Amino acid sequence: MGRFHRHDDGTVHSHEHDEPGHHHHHEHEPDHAHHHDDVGDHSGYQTGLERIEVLEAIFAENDHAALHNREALDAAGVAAVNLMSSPGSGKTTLLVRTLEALAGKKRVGIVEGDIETALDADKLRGLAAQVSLLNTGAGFGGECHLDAPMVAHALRKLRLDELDLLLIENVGNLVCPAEFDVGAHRRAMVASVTEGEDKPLKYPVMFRTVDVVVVNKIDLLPYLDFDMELFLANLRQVNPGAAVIQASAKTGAGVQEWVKWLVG
Ligand SMILES: Nc1nc2c(ncn2[C@@H]2O[C@H](COP(=O)(O)OP(=O)(O)OP(=O)(O)O)[C@@H](O)[C@H]2O)c(=O)[nH]1
Ligand SMILES: [Mg+2]
Repeated sequence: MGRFHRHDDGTVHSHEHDEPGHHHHHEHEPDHAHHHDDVGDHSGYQTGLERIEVLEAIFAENDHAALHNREALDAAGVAAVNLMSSPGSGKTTLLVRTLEALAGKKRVGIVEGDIETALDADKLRGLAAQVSLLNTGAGFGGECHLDAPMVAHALRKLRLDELDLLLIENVGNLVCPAEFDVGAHRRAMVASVTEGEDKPLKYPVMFRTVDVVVVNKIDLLPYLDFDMELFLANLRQVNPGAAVIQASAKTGAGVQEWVKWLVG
């Protein structure tokens, strides 16, 4: 979204027209009002107002579709979770573990979001779940996130009335997916200990909007300098209310706690 950013109230604004007092919404982005107008080529941003209008229309359309998705899920009695993370944090591995743990207990559906390939979807097949693959590179502009119209498309390929739980693996990206309500009831993220303690501060939008953070790959802690207390303090700074589950999708540690959160 460049320097245009969406507020919690749904409005979109450009940083050229910042009002004082709104800086807490985007402290992760550079403050162009105060320095380095001479840095970089900003000539592409002359049409600010038009861009705002276009983005507001995109978000309005998305929110409308998200509402529609949620209504369809509610009508079928399906609880949906939007699972996000940077690439390789362990979403798919955690989902494999989750399907194993819930086999015979809950009827689970998966929407597998990727830019390209069926690699992740294939890993989730044969585990008694309905899997709907969504490649954003096939008709959705290769987007780096899922949005609600895409998920609506994927939902049409699932028998919702035969599901209890829908897990949506978003495209691996720590920024874009957080901006789009896909119509899920809860938002979850995986943060791997290999990514460093500073990520909640550097990518606050996603960390701020999730209900639970699965801190994954704790089996690697003996080999890393990762400071768990510092990570948790950084997370608390941007999102004091998030549940935290320390896990290893490899060894299975914490997976029961995650499954309990999901079922709850
Ligand atoms: N050591 C260790 N490796 C893990 C763990 N979880 C996942 N991995 C490995 O990390 C790599 C990436 O895992 P994925 O599950 O594919 O990650 P992802 O978030 O689905 O990746 P994208 O879909 O590309 O965004 C794989 O090689 C996994 O085997 C873990 O808890 N510990
Ligand atoms: Mg994956």
